[in-house]
Amino acid sequence: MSIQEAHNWLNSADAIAVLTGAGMSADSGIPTFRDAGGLWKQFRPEDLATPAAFARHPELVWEWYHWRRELIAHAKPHAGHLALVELQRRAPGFTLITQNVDGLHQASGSGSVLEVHGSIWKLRCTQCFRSWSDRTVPAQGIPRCLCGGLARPGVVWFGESLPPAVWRDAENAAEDCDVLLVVGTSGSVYPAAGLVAMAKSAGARTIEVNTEGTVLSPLMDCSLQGSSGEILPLLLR
Ligand code: BJW
Ligand code: ZN
Repeated sequence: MSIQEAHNWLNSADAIAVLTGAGMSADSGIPTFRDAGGLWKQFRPEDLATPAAFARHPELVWEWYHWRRELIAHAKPHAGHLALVELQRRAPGFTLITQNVDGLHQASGSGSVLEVHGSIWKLRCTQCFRSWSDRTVPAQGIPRCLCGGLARPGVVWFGESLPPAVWRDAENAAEDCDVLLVVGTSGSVYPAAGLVAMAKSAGARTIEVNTEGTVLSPLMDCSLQGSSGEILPLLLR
């Protein structure tokens, strides 16, 4: 399947959904999770990205998130992010679903992004459950809420539910789209990865942009191999 054909599908679609993962931000210098050099090669998810880990060692978990917030604060969107902004401008119906917590889609100008795994720029109180934005970096220690409770990062850890309203919108977009474009995700984390099968069985065409084949590749009508920063501008121009 050629890039030209995939381009034509996107051009003639009434409703497009896009699902992005860590490979979308890789070209901005943010490490992925599962690649060589990915975060889960260096750190154990169960030590850092579960509610139990935070309950045991909140200072260790925050140390990791402070480091990542600092890294992300210096990152800039790339040509692939801008190509998606342009696609949103052209398409009659468009939904951008991201598993990324870095906010780079919004920084590039994409509106109404569905952040199914939350945002690293949001904090939530573990006592009164108040949630707020805080972009202050660099920082140290454990941030606290006005009520005195410990704050936690506003992201979705393993074993936690996705934000219900955001997830409902993501499912609806997957079920209603003519084309689903999947960028830079290994497809190994559920329920997000399940959006692809959902879209496919509802009759959507599926396009994947990834530097490698993934477990989702068999569900794809078109797999484009290469980096998001290179392929997306070519696909959407
Ligand atoms: C490039 C590139 C370039 C590189 N250009 N491409 C069904 C089956 C089995 C398990 C489960 C299931 N349903 C639920 C589960 C459990 C669990 C799960 O999925 N586990 C699996 C790992 C086995 N899921 C959950 O726990 C979820 N919650 C849930 O199900 O709630 C219901 C529930 C409630 C109560 C009890 C039990 C259940 C929540 C999952 C939360 C995931 N959180 C994280 C951390 C977020 C916070 C943070 O960032 O700190 O989300 S984990 C991490 O993985 C992060 C990512 O969003 C997510 C997905 O990773 P992604 O984006 O795909 O990255 P990589 O690294 O895996 O892949 C990068 C890809 O890019 C690769 O393919 C590269 O080739 C490619 N690439 N450079 C283009 N330049
Ligand atoms: Zn509070």
